[in-house]
Amino acid sequence: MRRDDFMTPNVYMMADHPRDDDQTDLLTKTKPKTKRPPLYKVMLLNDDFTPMEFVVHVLERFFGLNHAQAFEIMLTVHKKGLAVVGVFSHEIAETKVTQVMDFARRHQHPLQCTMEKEE
Ligand code: TYC
Repeated sequence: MRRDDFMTPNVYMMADHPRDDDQTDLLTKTKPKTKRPPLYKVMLLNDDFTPMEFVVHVLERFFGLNHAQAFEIMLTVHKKGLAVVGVFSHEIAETKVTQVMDFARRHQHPLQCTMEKEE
C-alpha cells in the first residue's frame, strides 16, 4: 500500500452473487478498497506591484526551490499571469497558501496565492 493511500469500505448488496449461508436477502459485505487522496495545485498569480525579487524569495523560502528555479517560475507567472508552483495534499497546500499570503501582507505586497484541486 502506498504511503498516502487510505482504506475506504466498499459496501455492496449480495443480490447478484451466490449466497454463502442460509439468509435470503439484504446481506452486505465490506471490501477494503484503496483510494488515493486528492492532490491540490498551489498557484501564484501575477500583479503589477509585487517586486520580482520578492516573488523569487517567496519561492525559495516556502517551496524549497533554488534561485534559478525560483527565478524561472517567477518569470512564467510574470509573463503568463499565473503558474503552478507545487502540488500537495490538501493540508500542506493550505499551509503554503496561508504562509505566502501572510508573508506578502506583512510586507505590504498584493501577491496572491491560491489552491485548486487536481482533476
Ligand atoms: N509582475 C511583477 C512585476 O513586474 C512581478 C511578479 C511576478 C508579481 C510574479 C507577482 O506572482 C508574481 N514587478
